[in-house]
Amino acid sequence: ADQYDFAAIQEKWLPRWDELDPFRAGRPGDTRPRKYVLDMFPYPSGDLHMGHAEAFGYGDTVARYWRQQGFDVLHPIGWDSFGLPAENAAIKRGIDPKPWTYDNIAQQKASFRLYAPSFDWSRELHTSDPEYYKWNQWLFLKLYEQGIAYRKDGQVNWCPNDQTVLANEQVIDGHCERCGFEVTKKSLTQWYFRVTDYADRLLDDLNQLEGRWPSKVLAMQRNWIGRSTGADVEFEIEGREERISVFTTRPDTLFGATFMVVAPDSALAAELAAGASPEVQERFETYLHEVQSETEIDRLSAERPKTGVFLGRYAINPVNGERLPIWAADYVLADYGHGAIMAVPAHDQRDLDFARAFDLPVRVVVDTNAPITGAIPVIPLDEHGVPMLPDEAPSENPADTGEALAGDGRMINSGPLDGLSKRNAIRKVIDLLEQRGVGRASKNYRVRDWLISRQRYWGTPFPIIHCAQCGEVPVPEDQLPVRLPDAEGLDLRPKGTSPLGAADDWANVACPNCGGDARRDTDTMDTFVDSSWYFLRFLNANDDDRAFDPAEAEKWAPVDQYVGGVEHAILHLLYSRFLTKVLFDLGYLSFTEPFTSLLNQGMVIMDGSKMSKSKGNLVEFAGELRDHGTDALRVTLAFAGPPEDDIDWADVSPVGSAKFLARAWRISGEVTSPTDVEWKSGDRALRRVTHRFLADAPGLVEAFKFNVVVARLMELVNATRKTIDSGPGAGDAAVREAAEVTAMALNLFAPYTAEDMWERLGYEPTVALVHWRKADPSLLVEESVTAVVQVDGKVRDRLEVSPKIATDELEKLARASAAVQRSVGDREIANVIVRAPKLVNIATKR
Ligand code: ANZ
Ligand code: ZN
Repeated sequence: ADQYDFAAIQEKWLPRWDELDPFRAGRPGDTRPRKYVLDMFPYPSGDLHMGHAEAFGYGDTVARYWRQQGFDVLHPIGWDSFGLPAENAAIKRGIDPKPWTYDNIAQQKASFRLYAPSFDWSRELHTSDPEYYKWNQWLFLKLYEQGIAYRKDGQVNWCPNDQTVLANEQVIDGHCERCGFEVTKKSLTQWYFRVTDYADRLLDDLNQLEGRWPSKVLAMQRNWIGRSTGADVEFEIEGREERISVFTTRPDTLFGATFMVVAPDSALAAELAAGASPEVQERFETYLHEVQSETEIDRLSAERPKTGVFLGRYAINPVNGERLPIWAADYVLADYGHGAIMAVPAHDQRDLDFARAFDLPVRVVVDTNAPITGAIPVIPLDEHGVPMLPDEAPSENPADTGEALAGDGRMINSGPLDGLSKRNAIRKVIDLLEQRGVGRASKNYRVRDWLISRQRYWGTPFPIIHCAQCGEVPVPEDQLPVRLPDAEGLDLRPKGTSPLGAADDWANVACPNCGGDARRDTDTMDTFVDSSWYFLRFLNANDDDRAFDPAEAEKWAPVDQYVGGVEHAILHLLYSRFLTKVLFDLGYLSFTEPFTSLLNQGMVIMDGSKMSKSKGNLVEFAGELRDHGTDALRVTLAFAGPPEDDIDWADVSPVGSAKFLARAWRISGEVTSPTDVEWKSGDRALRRVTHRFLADAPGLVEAFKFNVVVARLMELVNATRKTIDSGPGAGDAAVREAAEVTAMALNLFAPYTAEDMWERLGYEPTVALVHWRKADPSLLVEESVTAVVQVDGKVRDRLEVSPKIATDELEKLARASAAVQRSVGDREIANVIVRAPKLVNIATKR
């Protein structure tokens, strides 16, 4: 009759929890210390999937844990509800993205309700609500005032067939992902955020996150920001007034430069070609056309054969006056450094490949075989112990080997630099360039400014009005939000200009400045803008007067624990970090990093294949939830392994989890002792297991070893069962204690079962707000037994030892005993018999 029925338990507790509303954070007068636990909010595309179940399960374990530790925990939920998934679905079905989006939100909400994360629902937000995106617009205006938001011409990927802008990811081998047409570049005027101004801080502040964020994510951020240090060097160009600059990380190799390369798609290349012969111009144009269909990945690939065009022009090397031919080649990018390089083929592989393809000279200026003073070379020894000295021959010629000499060594063929190490040569040549006013030390970043304009409908309109008289005019703050017009009557299909451009009634407005005819900016914002600050909006999600309250931010932020997928390791985290620093500079925040600790969950896979959209969600969340219930699903995910590892659904067992939960739950019904029973009277062996668990579980949760916590909990349940069946029985106080601790711990993974157990044990809901108990230290010390030591049949000493002590260990202790030694005196020991852990018998020769 006492059957564990997960569906009945779920149905029973859901309405009771609704009534209790136990997870509302920041109630007036609450003086507990605070924690902010956040999961990356979901896109409302379809129902929740297993990835959500996993991430939100882990995040909820952490939130519930901190509550048990006495914290007021903010654990909010919202939806990242603008963006392409909704728009594409809407286009495909010929419907409005809005109802589609809000229907999906409703569905995900229903699933979340059943899955029971301990959310504070009073702070629910949707980025597609005007109440939210109003503050995107406000934020944009703040950045605009600071000059951090600005407009410039940019090159975008353009499919002439689909008439649409494509993201880099949508360009496959130079062709449109959808129609296969060759992609070209198009110049569009777009909005940017000046992320590059923050590059140094974005990089340096990562040091604060060391050990708190996965090292892989830190490495990805560092690599994405990609700071290079080196020098700008200026070259004169024959027949041109102004010098041109190049960025190099190896100014020490300046004497080894044998040609120059400019990016074909740069203004400089066009200008240089225009000054050359018609024949050169024509070759250049043809080449440029080819290059425009290439992606950056193609261009930087080391595998592709090098291509390029000689521009018929020459530069002058500032240190030795040599004439260097100038080429245009696609391996140099227009928007990195200055879009032009000095080529040093002996020491740079790409330059060498190019030089060998076009028969250009190669000059070695670093002898990479020459030892560097200061570094003590490790010289291997041969079998006779004789040092195996390196060949004295100078470095091989890269022109013959095809291998550039990238290593350190001593400068040669470099005039005043000869004999110097790389480091010293860099310092010296920069001094030299600075003295002559033709160069200086400089830094470069791989990260670019953040392009935030999208020519799409389902996003935040820019709060900018373009006036022929006044130029860009910000929409006055009291006129925000600029509401998105209805989709009805608009063609949402991508065509390179925003669908909003056709909403004339909406777009044509009077200039706020001069009152003349003007037009709204018709682009919408990248949805990464929405998600870059949503963690602040949760602090006062319902406040219509401000984006967020700095006083609340002071209380709750930064986020103590952030949980989400590694697919956001770069952009989302970088943009949030950027915006946090901007808001810090503006005086709204007192911290500079938004997420103190980060947990990336692994992926749920099926027989080794990823659960991607394209393959369909192989392990369907809704189905698993229906079959096994919330608790079994959550326990399965927690038990599957370290959270950052991928979970192969073929290797896990929700059925096994359900059995475990049933075992635990049944115990709560067998307990017969009253709630006020004296713990101390309970079975000591079981109490020791219980208290060991109480002592260890918190550290394990904080180290995200959820699987170990579940394993230990299974041990506890087994030990309890043993005490009931073959020990002192269900009435023993230790059984009640163990069952109560089991319920408290299950609250971390299986909230329904935990709550029901708690009730069966005689308590009011909710177990989620019960404080974790302190382990009794006297139950944690390892139990000891008394070993008797006899000498010639007489007891001479008693030793307190571990019950698990090894025979030889016990013998050693016995021989070391002062009493034993006194008794043995100078007699010889004839025989020792050890019966660990209880007895040592020493016989002496008499
Ligand atoms: C001469 C040289 C000699 C270089 C040498 C390297 C090794 P990172 O580390 O990525 O910053 N470079 C500069 N601007 C470029 C552009 N727009 N497109 C492609 N390559 C560019 O790389 C900096 C190095 O990449 C620079 O240093 C330059 O080549 C090249 F033995 O200058 B180097
Ligand atoms: Zn105007």
